[in-house]
Amino acid sequence: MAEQQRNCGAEAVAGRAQPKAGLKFPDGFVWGASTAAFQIEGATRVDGRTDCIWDAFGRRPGAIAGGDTGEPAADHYHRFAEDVGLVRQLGLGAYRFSIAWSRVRPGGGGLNPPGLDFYDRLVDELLANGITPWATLYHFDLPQALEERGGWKNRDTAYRFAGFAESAAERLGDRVPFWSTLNEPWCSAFLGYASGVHAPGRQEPEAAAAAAHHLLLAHGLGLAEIRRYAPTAQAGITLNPYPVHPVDPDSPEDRDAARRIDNLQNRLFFDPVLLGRYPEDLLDDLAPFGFADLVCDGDLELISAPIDQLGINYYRGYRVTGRPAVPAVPAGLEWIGSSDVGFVPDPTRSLTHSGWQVEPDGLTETLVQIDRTYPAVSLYVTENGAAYPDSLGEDGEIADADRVAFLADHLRAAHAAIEQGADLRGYFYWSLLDNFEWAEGYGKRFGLVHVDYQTQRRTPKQSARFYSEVVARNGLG
Ligand code: IFM
Repeated sequence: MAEQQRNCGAEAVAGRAQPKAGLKFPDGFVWGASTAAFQIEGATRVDGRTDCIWDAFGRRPGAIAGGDTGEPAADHYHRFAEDVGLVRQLGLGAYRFSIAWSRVRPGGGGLNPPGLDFYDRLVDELLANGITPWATLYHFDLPQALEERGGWKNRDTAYRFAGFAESAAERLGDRVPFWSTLNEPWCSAFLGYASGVHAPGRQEPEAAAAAAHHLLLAHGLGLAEIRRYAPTAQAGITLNPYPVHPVDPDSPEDRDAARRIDNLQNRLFFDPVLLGRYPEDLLDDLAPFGFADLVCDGDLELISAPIDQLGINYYRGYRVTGRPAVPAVPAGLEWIGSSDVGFVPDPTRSLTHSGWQVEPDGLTETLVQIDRTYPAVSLYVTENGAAYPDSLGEDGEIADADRVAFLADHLRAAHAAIEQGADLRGYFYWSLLDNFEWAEGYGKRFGLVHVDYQTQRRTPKQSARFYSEVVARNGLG
């Protein structure tokens, strides 16, 4: 580990397949649904909250589809009790939400008690309804004032995050038994700072590389705060692995392209957290971006402090070639030698409304591979879901058969991973509610519950009823 660090000085801071009959999940399996603060809360100017990077990004012409912004979202800030009621109505045992840094410490500065009070009320409402709260500290919403000081490129941002983590854990640590420090740091680093399709919209590969390390450092520092104030909590991080395959396993070029993408998408985050080191070949690939110089003495020890649970957000995989005729590179991965990596879709797969291939088998593969590659850690699918163009029928129903099939197929895949030995303890559908899908605005609907953004009326979809039955039976069929 030591040779990867340097002394930086001071503390500077599916098809339509029906589920197989009779699949049962283990006793105690946690069933839940996920959301994130900026995507549902609205109320962006209330109780002392100031801008996060998504407020500022939303003011940039053309940045977000339809000119959409964080208002009104699902107005969850004012309707959280109704939404907790929906979670209970579905019979879910757990609810995963995120805490907005810009409410709790506006501008990344001092504590704002009214902002933290909101999460206090939310947690109490969940507990009063018999629902286990699962809090994520960072889900893409950096205070804009910190971005103006360099954002995640600046090492100091990680230390600011620790202060925010301290405030949240000190207040809520007595009642929240599950904590994630970060959600999908890959997206924050690469979509935010390399491709620029996410806030803050920067296209600076060096900044993206620095952001990746500083986000991981923030994870380590935040984890220590959670341990301090919630010593019995199950604490960890949520990552978004993609299974990566060469198009032609016999081609050395394709295999090398797959290795590089796997490193950037997956091992850049999994290895330091779970093994305490960055892959050596990744360090070589990132050498042009000065990556190794960012790693200070003690960083990797902090980043690899033991976690109790690892959140897995699974959506799809990649097939890559090193001999691309026409490279079609997904956002976030354009900056590393993209001229010699091509991403090749599998024509046999159906697509969601986001244009993502439906690949339930990739979920089994991902869970089993993580279980076999890394030291033992409890796994939770903290996100899995799909956008489809739902429409309200004349009968007032939303018959989202495509989402029901997606859910059934992915639950079967999760079950198959357990049968193959993966220590999977729970599953959270993304998302409880239709919400603000980042650069895609409100046009992509992932919810189990439809939201009419004009009236804020909530309507559970057919998929909500399907999921509710699965939860009630602790299984399918
Ligand atoms: O909406 C996002 C969420 O914020 C993070 N994971 C993926 C979801 C769907 O794109």
